[in-house]
Amino acid sequence: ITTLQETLAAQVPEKQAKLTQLKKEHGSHVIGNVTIDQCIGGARSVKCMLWETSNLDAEEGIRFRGLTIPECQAVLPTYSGKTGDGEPLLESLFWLLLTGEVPTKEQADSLTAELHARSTLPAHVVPLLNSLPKQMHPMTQLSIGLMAAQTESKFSKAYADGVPKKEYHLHALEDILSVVAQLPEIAATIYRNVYFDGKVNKDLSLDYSGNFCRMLGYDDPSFDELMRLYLCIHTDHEGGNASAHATHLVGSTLSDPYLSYSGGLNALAGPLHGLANQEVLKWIQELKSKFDAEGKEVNAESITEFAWETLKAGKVIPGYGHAVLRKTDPRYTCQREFALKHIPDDPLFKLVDTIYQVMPGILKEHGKVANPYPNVDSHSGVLLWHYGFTQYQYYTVLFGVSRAVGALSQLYWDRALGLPLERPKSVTPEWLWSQVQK
Ligand code: AMX
Repeated sequence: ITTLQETLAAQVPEKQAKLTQLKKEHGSHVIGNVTIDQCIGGARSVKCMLWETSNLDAEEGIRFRGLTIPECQAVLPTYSGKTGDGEPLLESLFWLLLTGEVPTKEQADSLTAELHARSTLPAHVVPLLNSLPKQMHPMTQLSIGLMAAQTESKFSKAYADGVPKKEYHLHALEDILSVVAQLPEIAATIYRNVYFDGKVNKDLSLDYSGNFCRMLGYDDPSFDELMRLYLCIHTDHEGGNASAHATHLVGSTLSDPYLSYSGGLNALAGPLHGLANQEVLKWIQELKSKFDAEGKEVNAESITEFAWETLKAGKVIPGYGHAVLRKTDPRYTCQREFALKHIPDDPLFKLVDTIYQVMPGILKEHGKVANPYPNVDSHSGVLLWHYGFTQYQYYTVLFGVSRAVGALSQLYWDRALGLPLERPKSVTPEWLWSQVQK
């Protein structure tokens, strides 16, 4: 079989040549302009980043290398080996994101073996994680754990040894595969430490997701399937989101992939981004306990009442809205379909479904949000909860394990294409005023 490394090596020269040609022949072609609104308003829609691995359409949602989520589910290798039978393997999506090619089952399995072989943590990482206070947020612990593993970075060593620029991507790939391989044990150690006995049991006969579930302490094959879906859909969401962008930005300084992705994780830990998945479950639990205490039924009417209370208190409805999307997130839809298939009678799933019926109307009436529809985070927690994974403070860590695959696949291409230091121009308020008063 053609290995991942061979597949990439065959692609790099042509991609480099194409980008050089684009710059040389069309470098001055204008693709947009920037308004004061955009300058002050978080650079929404400003086209200023190159991203190979995925693209986000406001209406249609994410495409991974041109494939929608249902298309990925139809063509990517699964655990059983029968394509279309079950959720794609995370390894098969990783291969797709890195190479743009759909792997064979054999190729996906070879990547599983490679990741397992790279999964051993440096000896100091678990003792360090064990020493952290249990009340420290799991995302803080994840970032610390990954940074601690940076002692093994091949990229930073190669840089210190003075390797030529055209070889950076080879060393970056080493680190990228190792970061993805090592994150599950870091994550599982945190979970087992904070909520259980600290013991982590691996099963390297399984795929990446299945082994991760065993390390977390779950052995239900249906939960393995959920984890495969979960880890696939959270990987990548084009380049502008805060975690991917932070990884790309830090990496552009030639910080190695460990340090770069720790930057990404710290961005993911914010409540407007990845932390929203814990906030959704918190919101639902608060809603339930309020109405249970009042002896009121949780239904469309009481949910509406609670939603207005949240909005009137000046808070956001977690799991709704998006900076780019203007329709229901297909990552929400595929989780809903998973629930309909595997847990149709789950009470919390029904509650989420009722929220989905009323919330867009409420947010439209509220009149501020650009997108009144649910995003990925609005559904992920209730699926986990069904399987007994109720520690919602931890949910963003799962997102963090997954997002590494997308953000770091792009980081490989950042180095292979020789993308430069990212350094946009900032302007002062005085300068903006001078532009309009001229
Ligand atoms: N509930 C209440 N108000 C909301 C809202 C929501 N779910 N979503 C947006 N708004 C408000 C904004 O706070 C803003 O208010 P302001 O004018 O007083 O500042 C106004 O509506 C306009 O915002 P927008 O253009 O619709 O959104 P944005 O691009 O600025 O922000 C996002 C996008 C995701 C941060 C925002 O929708 C939000 O806060 N949602 C809730 C948190 C969430 O679910 N985050 C996860 C997103 C997906 C992810 O990254 N994992």
